[in-house]
Amino acid sequence: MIRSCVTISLVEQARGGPFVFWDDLDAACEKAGRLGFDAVEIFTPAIDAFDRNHLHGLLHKHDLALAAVGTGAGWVLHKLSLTDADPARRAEAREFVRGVVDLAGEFNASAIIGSMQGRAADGVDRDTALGYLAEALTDLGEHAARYNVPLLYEPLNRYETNLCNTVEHGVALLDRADTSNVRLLCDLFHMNIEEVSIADALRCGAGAIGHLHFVDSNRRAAGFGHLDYAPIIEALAEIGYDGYACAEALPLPDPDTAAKQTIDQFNTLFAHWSHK
Ligand code: LER
Ligand code: MN
Repeated sequence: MIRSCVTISLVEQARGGPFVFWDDLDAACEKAGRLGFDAVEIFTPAIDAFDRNHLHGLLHKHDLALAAVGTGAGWVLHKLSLTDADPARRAEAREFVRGVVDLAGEFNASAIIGSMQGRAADGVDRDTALGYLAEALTDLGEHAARYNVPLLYEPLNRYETNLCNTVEHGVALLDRADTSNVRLLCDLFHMNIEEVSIADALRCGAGAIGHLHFVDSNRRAAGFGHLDYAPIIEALAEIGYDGYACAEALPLPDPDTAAKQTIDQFNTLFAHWSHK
């Protein structure tokens, strides 16, 4: 069963980024619930940026799940990376992510490693960086296992990392990690830049994909760009994908329109899979 999800950013410094709802957790959850989304994904500046009991209450009130929590603020706000040349900074990055794993885990949700993967730079070559990353995924993936949720790892396009740009790279990295509790987050925006065929890449990730960023070619809501969704949906059905399709999209022309467009597209494209 595929479920719908929409992003909420609480990170002031990420303004201009690809998040549908901004700033106000209460208003965003109310809107997500009213539109019929199954879940929300939160981009938070810190693990104590909101009251956890309040979020439990909001989710319950609006019949929503928490799908995932992003860790990218570790990079955006503190320039932390799991592949930093400095071992002390790598350790700090790992503890930042561990805190988010604990926060998300309390809601049966996954933490996402995207920007926190960093890049090969400053005397760290790609293979060494991938080794650091595999070690971190092993540690943090095993940590997430105590909450019975996978850790999510996201390949990014070449302008954001030189480590893993494709699903194939991601699968190889997961093989290198000594845990079975990490899944790939496939972001259609990054895939549109990097993959030869998005559908074939999804097939290549069969069994390893745990989350989907459901967005269009220009990072706007699905249907506001030029992606051809039919072969993508077909591939997802073929591999039995049963996670979330989460709108990590620019709030254009405004958050409410982007959210409505996403849920309408979701309901059309995934009609036979949706339960709401
Ligand atoms: C995060 O999900 C993502 O897609 C990255 O592009 C953020 O920098
Ligand atoms: Mn993404």
